[in-house]
Amino acid sequence: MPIAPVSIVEAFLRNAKQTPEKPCIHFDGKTYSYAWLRRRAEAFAGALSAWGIQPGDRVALFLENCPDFLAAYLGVWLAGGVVVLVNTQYRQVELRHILSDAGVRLCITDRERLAELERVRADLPDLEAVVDVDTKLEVFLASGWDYAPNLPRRDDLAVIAYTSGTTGRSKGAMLLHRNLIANITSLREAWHWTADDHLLLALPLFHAHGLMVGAHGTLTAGATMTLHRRFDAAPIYHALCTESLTMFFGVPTMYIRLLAEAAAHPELRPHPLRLFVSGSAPLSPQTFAAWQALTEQVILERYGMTETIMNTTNPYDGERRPGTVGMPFPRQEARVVDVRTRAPLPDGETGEIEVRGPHVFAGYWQRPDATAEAFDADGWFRTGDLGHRSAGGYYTISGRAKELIISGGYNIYPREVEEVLAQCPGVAEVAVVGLPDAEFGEQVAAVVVRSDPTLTADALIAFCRDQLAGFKKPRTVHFVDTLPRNALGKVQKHLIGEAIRV
Ligand code: MCA
Ligand code: AMP
Repeated sequence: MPIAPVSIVEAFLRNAKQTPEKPCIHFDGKTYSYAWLRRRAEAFAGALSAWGIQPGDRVALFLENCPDFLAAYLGVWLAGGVVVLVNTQYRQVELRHILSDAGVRLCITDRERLAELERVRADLPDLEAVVDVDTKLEVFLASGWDYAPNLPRRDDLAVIAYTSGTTGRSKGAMLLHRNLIANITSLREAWHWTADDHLLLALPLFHAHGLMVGAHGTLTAGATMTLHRRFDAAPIYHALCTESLTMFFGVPTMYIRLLAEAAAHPELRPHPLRLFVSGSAPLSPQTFAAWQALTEQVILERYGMTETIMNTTNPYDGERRPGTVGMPFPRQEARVVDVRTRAPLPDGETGEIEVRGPHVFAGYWQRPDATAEAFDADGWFRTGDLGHRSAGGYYTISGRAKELIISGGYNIYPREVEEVLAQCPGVAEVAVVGLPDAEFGEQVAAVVVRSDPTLTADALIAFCRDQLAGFKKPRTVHFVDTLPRNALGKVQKHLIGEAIRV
């Protein structure tokens, strides 16, 4: 029996050796083989090493979906570096925080993002170089040495992925090579993912869903993906109806948009794919049923987190129950505990979901306090999600112990938006809450007490948009005279939410 690979990149290289000419990525009408991706990743590794990347140095990827994203990702690892993932929508506040917190030395980006990066460059003394793949990449790669094989070890840090800004600033989740390979091995087993699969991937590669499920699965299975720069419902629906694919993964908003596309094009029907997966946010039973009516396929819903990648999944072979997120992946554990006593609860009772296993991250980057708070002495990780387990073993997520808005699969921490809005001239006080939204699941709403009565909603939204990612900007602004507070002076968000919902 061959020894199991200890990292994603090692598994990928084995596939590149065995099936070099096999298509790995289809993108923008071109096909990139396993051999191409291997050569390109090695070119990145050689160039990064020649530039001076040392083991453990952080390299940020701030770029859109493209084959070079994956080549750079693998190349950083082959050079001994650590990848820092950056959402392409991030603006100055997020960039300043993430790139300085992680001590990023080199950032690989694209032309569209360069101006935003330049805005914060002066505040980032650690950032020594920026490589723009649209203009400088070939020169950078040509400067490299021949790559000398240097595979990561299982306990090496692989990725820092920023998440959970309960204090207004997100924390870097440290994922080790062994976390990544353990999770994808369990997932491929659970979803029967083989080299024959062909995934349609339109999720962003800078988040766990697209990268650590879609791309890792493809690269380690020796399978094929058709990668899209971004999700655009019309071409994606067309592809599902005309191309020979076996799997599609999306967030619920994508399924909702695809259903609208189907209604507009009754002459087109999706091919019967082997597997449709939804995750990152709750899939409504209505969307689940509508997709089944359209395709005669039952969506498999699963539940994950940046810190733990994938936690639970509905069964591939058994019943896929709407409104539930299934059971733990093989070799991973989950349980429900009382939020106050932390004692495990019997089936049917609601508490906080905890998870444990080889997929769980190593802690928060330079935040031992936050790491200690997140784990108990037995290694159980507190997800911050509320839910219960049914007698049949299915988990249902029913709420959140953490203050979090999920809009279209993107997480928004109200505190971060509040901190920015509080700086807007004319704002005396502000609270940010999530309201239900048919397309995005939830939407951001700001409730504002003005010090300047001429302040408009548009001005406030524009102020936010200038500093934070667009998906964090309030969709609605409600001006009020006072914010409801309890006896301790804490803003009572549930009352605000109820008041502005009507
Ligand atoms: C974009 N906009 C949004 C969102 N996305 N607003 C609210 N919620 C959103 N999700 C805003 C943009 O800022 C922009 O505003 C305007 O909408 C149009 O932008 P565009 O890029 O055209 O957006 P879109 O194409 O309509 O994007 C919708 C989307 C996208 C395709 C659903 O949000 C998406 O790819 N979501 C997937 C996120 C994901 O992969 N999550 C997984 C996280 P402006 O006009 O001001 O610029 S990993 C995770 O959660 C765990 C591990 C798990 O379980 O998976
Ligand atoms: P992130 O911090 O971006 O990794 O987001 C993880 C959070 O997304 C989880 O803690 C859940 O609150 C939520 N989430 C992920 N998958 C699902 C799902 N299938 N149903 C409901 N919530 C989900």
